[in-house]
Order: sequence, then structure tokens, then C-alpha cells
Amino acid sequence: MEQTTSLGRGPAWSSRVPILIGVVVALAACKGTDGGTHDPPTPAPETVPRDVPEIDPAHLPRVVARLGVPPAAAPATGRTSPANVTVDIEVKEVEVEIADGVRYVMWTFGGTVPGPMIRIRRGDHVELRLKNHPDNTMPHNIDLHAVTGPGGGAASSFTAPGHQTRFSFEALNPGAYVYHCATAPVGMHVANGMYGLIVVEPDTGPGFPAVDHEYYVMQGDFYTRGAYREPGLQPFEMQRAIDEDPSYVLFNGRDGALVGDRALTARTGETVRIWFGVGGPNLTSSFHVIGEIFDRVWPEGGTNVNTDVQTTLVPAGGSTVVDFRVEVPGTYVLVDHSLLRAFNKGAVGHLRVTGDEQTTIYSGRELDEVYVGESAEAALTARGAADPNDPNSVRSARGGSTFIGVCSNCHQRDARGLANVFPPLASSDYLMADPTRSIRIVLEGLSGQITVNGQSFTGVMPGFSNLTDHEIADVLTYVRANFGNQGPAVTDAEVAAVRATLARPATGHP
Ligand code: HEC
Ligand SMILES: [Cu+2]
Repeated sequence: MEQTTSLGRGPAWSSRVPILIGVVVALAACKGTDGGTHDPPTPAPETVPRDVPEIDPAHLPRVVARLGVPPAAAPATGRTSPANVTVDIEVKEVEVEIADGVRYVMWTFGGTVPGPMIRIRRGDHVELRLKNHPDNTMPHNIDLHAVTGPGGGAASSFTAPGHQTRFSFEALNPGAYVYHCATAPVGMHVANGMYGLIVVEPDTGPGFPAVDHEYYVMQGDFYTRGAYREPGLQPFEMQRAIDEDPSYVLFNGRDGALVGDRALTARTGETVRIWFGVGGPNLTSSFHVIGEIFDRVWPEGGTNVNTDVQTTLVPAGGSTVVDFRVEVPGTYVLVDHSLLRAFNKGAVGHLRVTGDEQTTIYSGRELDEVYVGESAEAALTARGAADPNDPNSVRSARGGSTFIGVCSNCHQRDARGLANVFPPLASSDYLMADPTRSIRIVLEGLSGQITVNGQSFTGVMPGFSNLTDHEIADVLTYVRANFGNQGPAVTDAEVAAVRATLARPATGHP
């Protein structure tokens, strides 16, 4: 459809949405009856208005940009006329935790990944100052996709450690734009966390309609020498980056940045907006919120509005803006729907919604019954029966959750397996014979012929090295003390010792 006709820089995006939909529906209807001869002519590119007035920055009011520190979005400018906006950003190279027990040196705009969210208005004159902290080791610069001019400011802002630079630009186009460092090797600077979003509010109408919560989330891929969650200080691994084989795919630069205490929050009945960008350097994102539908999306951070979207594709160096109303309380999971990135590389965040149940929209209890079922009773009973003063009892109970979530998918809820397919863990002579071997099986997987309780199996179990030492110790303690088995607890240290003997994944990385 030639949506460009209705999408000049006219009225506010919000008020234009229903009109646009009306036009599209009407045109579709025409097509159905007379073959679509009513399609409006596509305007020649030169008629797309570039009508930002000539401004003299000296006569504009001076304001200092209020930046958004992730996951908080920058506040709306609240302005109805252009200003001369100062944006100050300091580059800091900092050693941070990328996952529990895993350290990594991030190169950052402002000390965070992503860097601060900048928010201005179309027609603003922006004075951007980049400071490179004297303790830094590298020169850096900034390329803002919102800039019209060579390199988006990169060459003008090239800054050595212990220096600062300044350049100015006029924001000609509205939208949500990525900025990033563009110093060679560019891919490495971006892979080390040097990106953020700059939002240019439209200068006509009220801009982005007001919502109750605005969050700022960016996805990036990271390339450490060690595998996902392998502890210690992990150096950047260039070959992995060239192979586009990240060990981590993360929201806001850390495994679990938006999980648990750090989850995004809202109450039922409220509207939520996520300014979502992808820094890359390599991967695109199939951005999805499990259990929600985006009521409104600005695809690619541009001017068009789409409605009722499940998953929106965001390019590397691109963005999207999604709005949705939350109706039902519970935890909603933000993911890259390329799901192994989510569940095996970290691209998971939580939105925790509190408020009254809305059972006509969603009835959680019915689903609980269907999914948990009575065969899980043993596990649930074990969890409930944990003696809080007995550490073994507590850890065995926690292991019950991992058993249900991971192992029971194949070994079955009652741990009796499936004849000829999945061997039993219940009363398993094979499991109980050798605790160290069972740790290795969980970490590395198992294939080839084995005999369990006199029955022969020739299957393939994948490894679960993504589970932490703690989770593996707990689940083995649990299965070794339930389902007709009786054996001592497995400790974190035993798991760590076995993990240390594993060959590195065969990716060619030392
Ligand atoms: C995707 C299916 C799958 C999942 C999930 C799975 N396993 Fe297995 N497991 C298998 C298969 C298949 C075998 C047999 C492999 C063979 O024949 O060589 C096996 C074998 C085993 C064995 C050795 C044989 C036995 O019965 O004692 C143990 C121990 C074991 N798994 C433990 C676990 C634990 C603990 C988990 C959860 C962390 C788990 N498995 C998750 C498929 C799975
Ligand atoms: Cu840089």
C-alpha cells in the first residue's frame, strides 16, 4: 500500500493512526471490487517535505538534555518549539559483571550498556560533547543515526583518551535512532557495548502519545573467550565475533539485567512503552513479549504505525517502539524469539505486572491444572516438605523445580522414562552407580548404547552446561533422593570439579 501519501510530516502520529487504517481498509475494499484502480499515485521522492525552518542557534533557548539511564527512558522534552540542546557524554571503559561470576571489560557511553537515552525534538540544534576519560585505553567517537552529515558525526567526534570534542547538528527527521561508536575496529567497539538510542520527537502535534511507563531496552551480542556463564574475567574473542557466534545475547548488557529485582514493572490497566534498539554488532532481533500483543508499533523506529503485532523484527543498528496495555497480572517475558538466544544466551527480561486478576481475559488456574498435572505431585510434595533447617532438604526441594522444568520433559514426571526411548531415573542402577558420571551426563549429554535396570537404550541426551553448578547439584541431589533412589547429596564443588575437566566447546576457541 502506498502509505507514504498519508505519512508526510503533517498531523501527530497518534491522531493519524485511525485515519491511516481507514485509508488502508478502504483501499483494500476497492481492490476487492474493481481491481485496485484507486491506489493513489506514489509521490515523487523530492516532494517528501524537508521543511525544517532555517534557524539561528544563537537565538534558541538553551537547554541541557535530560538523559535516560537504562532501563529508564529519557523524559519527553515537553517542548513545543526548538531549542539549542547540550548533550554531554563521557566514555568510560569499565570492568563489569556480564553474568553472575563472569567479568568483562565494557566500553561504554556514560558507564552503562546501552549508553544514555537522548531525547530531543525535530528542529532542535544539538551541541554534542564527547569526553574520553583519561583512564581509558582507546580513542572513541560517536555516530548518531539521527544526524544528517558524513559519518553521523564520527569523524568530528574522534576523541583520544583524556580529550573532549564537540560538534553540532540539526535534527531533521523524527524517529528513534541508534547511536554507536564508529572507531576502528568498529565491530569491536560496538561488541563491547558502545551504543544507545537518540529519540527525535516529531515537531507537529503532541508527539508520541503519553503512556504510563516508558522503558529503554537494547539488545546486543557479546563474544567472550569462555562459553556462556563460564566464570572469571573473560576477554573479547575477535574470531567468535567474525564468525557471528556470540556466547551471550543480552538485554541491557547483562545476563539477568531485567530479571528478578531488576524486572520492569507495571500495574494492570496501565500502558507500557518500550523503546527497543539493537546495537548488534551482528544479530537482528525478533523482539517479542511472551503473553502480550503490541497494540501499536513504530516499525524500525520510523513514522509508520502498525497495530496488533506479535513479534517485530529489529535490524542491527535499528530500533522499534512498542506500546501495549497490560490487562492481566503476572510475569511477562521479553525475548528475542530466536529462542536459543533467549534461553541459552541470556536474551530474557521480565515485566512484572501486579494488580487484580482478570479471569475473563485469562484464567491462570485452569492452565496450572493442565500443565502441572498429578504426576508432578511427588516433586511438589518434596518442595513443600523441605525442612528449612536442613540444607540438603532445601537443595533437594529446589532441584525439584529444575527436574520439572528440564529433565521431566524426557524422563517423565514420574522419572520412569519411556520404554525404549528415555531411560528411567526412578530406581536407576545406572544413575546411582556413579555420581561423578551423572554430573558429566548432565553437563555434556550422553549418547550411544547404555543399559539401565537391564534394559538397553540407544538415545541422545543433549548437554545442559547452561545450568549453573548449583542447579546441577540441586537437581541431582533431588533425583538421587527421590523416585525410589537413596543417595547422598551432590555438591556444587563436585559439579565445578567435573566442569573444569570438560573439553572446551569445539568452536575453535582456545
Ligand atoms: C531431551 C531429552 C532429555 C532431557 C531433557 C534429559 N535427558 Fe537424561 N537422558 C536422555 C536420554 C535419551 C538418555 C539416554 C542416552 C543414551 O541412550 O545414551 C538419558 C540418560 C540420562 C542418564 C543416564 C541413564 C539413567 O537413566 O540413569 C541420566 C543420569 C540422566 N539422563 C539425567 C538427566 C537429568 C538429571 C536431566 C535434567 C537435568 C536430564 N537427564 C534431562 C534424554 C534427556
Ligand atoms: Cu569506541
